[in-house]
Amino acid sequence: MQIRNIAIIAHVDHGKTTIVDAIMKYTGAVKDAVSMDSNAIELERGITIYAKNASFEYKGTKVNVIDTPGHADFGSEVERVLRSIDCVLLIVDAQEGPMPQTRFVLKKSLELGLKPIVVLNKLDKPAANPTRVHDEILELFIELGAQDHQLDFPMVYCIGREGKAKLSLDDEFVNLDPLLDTIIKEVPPAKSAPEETLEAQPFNLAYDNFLGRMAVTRIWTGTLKMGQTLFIKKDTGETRTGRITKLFTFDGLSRKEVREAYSGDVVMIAGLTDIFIGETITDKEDTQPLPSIKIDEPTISLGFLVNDSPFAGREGKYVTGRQIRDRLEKELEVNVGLHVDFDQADVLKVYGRGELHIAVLLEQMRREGYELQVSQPEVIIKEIDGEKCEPFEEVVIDTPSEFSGAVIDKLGRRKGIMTSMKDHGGITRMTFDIPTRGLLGYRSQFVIDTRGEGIMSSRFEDFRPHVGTIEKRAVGSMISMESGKVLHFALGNLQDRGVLYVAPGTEVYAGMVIGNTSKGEEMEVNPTKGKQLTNMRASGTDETIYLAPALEVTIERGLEIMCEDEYLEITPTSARLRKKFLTKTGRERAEKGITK
Ligand SMILES: Nc1nc2c(ncn2[C@@H]2O[C@H](COP(=O)(O)OP(=O)(O)OP(=O)(O)O)[C@@H](O)[C@H]2O)c(=O)[nH]1
Ligand SMILES: [Mg+2]
Repeated sequence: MQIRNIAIIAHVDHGKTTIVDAIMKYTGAVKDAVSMDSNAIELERGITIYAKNASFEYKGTKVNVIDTPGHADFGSEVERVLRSIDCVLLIVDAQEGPMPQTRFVLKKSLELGLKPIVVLNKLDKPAANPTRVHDEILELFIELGAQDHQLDFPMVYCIGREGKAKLSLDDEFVNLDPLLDTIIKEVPPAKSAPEETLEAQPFNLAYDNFLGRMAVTRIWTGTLKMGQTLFIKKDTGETRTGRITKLFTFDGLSRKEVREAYSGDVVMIAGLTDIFIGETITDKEDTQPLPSIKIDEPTISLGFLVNDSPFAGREGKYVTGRQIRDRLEKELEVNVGLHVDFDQADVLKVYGRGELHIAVLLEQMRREGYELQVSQPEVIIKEIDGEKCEPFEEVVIDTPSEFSGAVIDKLGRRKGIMTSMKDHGGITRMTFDIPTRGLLGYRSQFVIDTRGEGIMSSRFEDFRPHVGTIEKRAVGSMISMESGKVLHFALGNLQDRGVLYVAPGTEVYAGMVIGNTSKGEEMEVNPTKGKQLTNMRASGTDETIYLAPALEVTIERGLEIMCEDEYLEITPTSARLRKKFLTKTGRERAEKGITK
């Protein structure tokens, strides 16, 4: 059977997974409506985090499809995948048009010489404007230096959610055939060369509790057999041997065990326990290794520590340094964008691709029963050619036009430089280049400045010369000076001073951060203080004081709002902010540089 290998790429939320799900259902590859987004955190957040393989059959052809994440923090997953397929479906929301991640994934595809199939999706949206968006995509192709054959890209219109596609705006939407026929017609068939020397290259890793490390691998030529002795080569030529203990192909959403697999297919292999992405697997010792696959470097770092707050160990199952260390070692088996520095005794320095990348890892750990505390994320500063450099991002903002002034002002102060500004229908779209440092902690301000109506997305561009100090509005914390249960009455008095993170009944300890202050100063307060009891009958009761709902500290929000002298404490059931030094004297001494 002929094989086609494709990846689905797009900006976050443009509908990749929905289309793959619809195809799987339409072609009968899955019986019920199951989603490719299968991980618990993916389901909860409604985003794809891990690139995933599936396959379906259409008109006698097997199609391997890889659904990729659209969020910029997981962009390195996409890049690896692009090296291992023969064509991409570039999905673009017919209302939003090309966004930062569209640009990134398209750029990578064009560089690899791929000719994308463009899918304009969500045509059912009332404000969809396929003609305008088509022009914008064409402009983007030209700007990114597409070659002539790439400019002549095939296009399909789609309503992914309804499982319908068409080739021309004048056609009727009926089913997915127009999209699937385009795939068969436009994607070059994978080369079938089972007799040739084996050349296969892993592009993703997975972990199985019984089988250990697994490698998702494209077989370019030859045949892969169970039990056969294989040579594994790095691009430096360094060679070792290995043996496959299990071999799977993809069948619908699941994997199917096979004894042999042939060139053109994508397989999952077990048994090569130290295999890494980009290495070459071959059956002849003198084969030239394939060019390796580059893994993106981390852009931010933070410390993971044993929780030492007064509530330590109350809620977590795994709390010791040893346990946290082992868990991170296991994570490194598959999370290739992550680095960990295990050298320091009391803190593990973790390096990742962005706040969400780290937040998802922490969320996963807390679900497994881990408890720990982390320090404030900071950007990685690198020296390039003797010059101090820092990460820069491209940010695209859509906001109702009346709020654009506030956004320009705030990002300008944070050293953002506007590169374009367009207005359509009362919505302003602005693009900025800004150091990642300037963007850290900006998201909540953005929500306030645009009254929650703005949309912001950003992605890492490259390391550029350091821009010096960034002026940010001072934020101060409201710190509890007592331990105990928070009382309604006390919060009623405190809520005028800032935004509160705790609700009545929450247990707090001295040194815990329970809110921020609107004036930006640090403030010690007592949220456990009750009303003075007198024998006079008071008019009214506590409950008549109206309390604004508390701002819940989630892992992601905590990472964003925490200050340098604070830790975020994460347990299976809570996320709390606290001062590193719980007492006032401790903090004062630390400020003066006295450590003992
Ligand atoms: N109106 C409309 N909404 C759609 C359509 N297709 C998908 N959506 C919605 O768009 C949202 C995002 O869809 P997903 O398929 O998860 O998007 P994605 O591109 O996989 O997102 P990431 O994997 O996180 O990058 C969901 O709420 C879908 O229901 C469509 O054709 N029309
Ligand atoms: Mg998805």
